[in-house]
Amino acid sequence: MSYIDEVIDLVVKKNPAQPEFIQAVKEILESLRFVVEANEETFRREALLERLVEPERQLIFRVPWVDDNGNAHVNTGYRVQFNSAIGPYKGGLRLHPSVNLGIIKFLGFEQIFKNSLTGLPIGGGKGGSDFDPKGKSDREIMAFCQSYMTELCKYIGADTDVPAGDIGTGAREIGYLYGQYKRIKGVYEGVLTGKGLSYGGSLARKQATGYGLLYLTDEMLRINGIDIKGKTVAISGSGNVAIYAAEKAMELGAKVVTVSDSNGWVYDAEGIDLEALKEIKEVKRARLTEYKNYRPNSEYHEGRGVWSVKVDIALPCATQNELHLEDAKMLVENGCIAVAEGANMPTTLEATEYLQNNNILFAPGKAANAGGVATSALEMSQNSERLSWTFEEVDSKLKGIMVNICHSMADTAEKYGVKGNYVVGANIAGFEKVVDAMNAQGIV
Ligand code: NDP
Ligand code: 2IT
Repeated sequence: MSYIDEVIDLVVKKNPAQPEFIQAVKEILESLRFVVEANEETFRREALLERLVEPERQLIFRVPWVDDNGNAHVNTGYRVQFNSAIGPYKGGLRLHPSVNLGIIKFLGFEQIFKNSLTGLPIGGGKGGSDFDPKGKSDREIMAFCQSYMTELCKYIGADTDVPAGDIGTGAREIGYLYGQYKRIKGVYEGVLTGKGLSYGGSLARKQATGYGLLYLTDEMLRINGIDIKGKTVAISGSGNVAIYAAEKAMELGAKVVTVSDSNGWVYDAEGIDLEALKEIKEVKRARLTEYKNYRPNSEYHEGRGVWSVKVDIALPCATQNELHLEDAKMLVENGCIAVAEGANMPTTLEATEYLQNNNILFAPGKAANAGGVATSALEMSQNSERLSWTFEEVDSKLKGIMVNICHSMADTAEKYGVKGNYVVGANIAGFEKVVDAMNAQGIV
């Protein structure tokens, strides 16, 4: 049996209840065959892949908090410090009832390679809780965040582990988490990113993942001789990534016709009204059913469905495994030319394969959504030098990073004889730097 298959078997055996983690490991290891087979003996002797798939540290803790009626609740808190070969652990905190150890491990594993692709010195980590922020009062959110940080603060720091936002964790949550960290530790340091602008946050971090997704998509289309201007785009999700992906897509001259949330989706043939969307989601924290009040000609549908719309470009920006094989078939049938992942692992393995086999340009999340964490690393730099850069400065650095990532995934794919396979290109390009650092640092 090849070394890669042995390690995949081991991961399946050791983590039977973690399907998302197994999926992420399979996707990455399968595409590393070209490099691993060339170094099989050394890698096996040094247990390189076994070390790569085993987190350096996994923290699981109790998070008790009291609701507005005086009732106590207990959630489970997680932080997986996956790999620090190239820098301090870096990655977001997800607050969603579906969170479990397997989901945090899949996200942490992806993060290692994503962070490496940015070219910046950040290792891979991820955390969160099965707490559901939906429908909670501000005071309840604060109570949860303070309790979560009371435990987490023992294990993080500006030079060791720097969490940030993800699903359910936005500016409000980061503020409460930061306040509690500062209160307990007594230091004013860049221990979190995505902070408010008045206390060490970076301009353009809020926009970074969505904007970065479009910078990379635009470049990917360009190197394939296609202009994004005039193209029609389907976006799923209506959170931080989706909103700013829509904003940049429109700025680049594309028309965004869909957004969704976990209840349903909107189709607006004339193009999504961004100001309405921001007001519904960022100000009112309401559901997409409200969109019709702003745009009477739009359609609202319950359930899933954004991928059934005829579009040129599909940008899944909600959550993992939200684009299935049947969706991929509809996209292909409707003449879609490109799919770029704003979310982490939104496309199932079968759907990814189908899209690639049908010559759809496919940009994997670890490349396409790396703009968020890259800008988090820029926030860390600004905190270290105790300066703030202008929006234009951060945005132009972000753009440069995304264009580089695009070329790096494309060039690496070509170098290994699989031109246009950006999944393989991104995985190998991300892996190479991490392996180099792991080799240099010995068996640790
Ligand atoms: P938000 O919480 O701001 O928004 C998430 C959006 O996705 C909401 O519209 C939400 O709908 C929808 N959603 C979440 N879970 C589900 C689900 N199980 N089924 C259907 N819809 C769902 O999160 P972000 O925009 O920050 O994150 C979106 C994706 O992007 C995630 O995969 C995240 O890991 C990834 N990402 C985020 C980065 C960032 O900087 N924020 C960076 C890189 C990747 P509802 O409100 O109904 O739950
Ligand atoms: O998935 C991701 O890259 C994020 N949620 C952002 C992480 C970060 O540290 O900014």
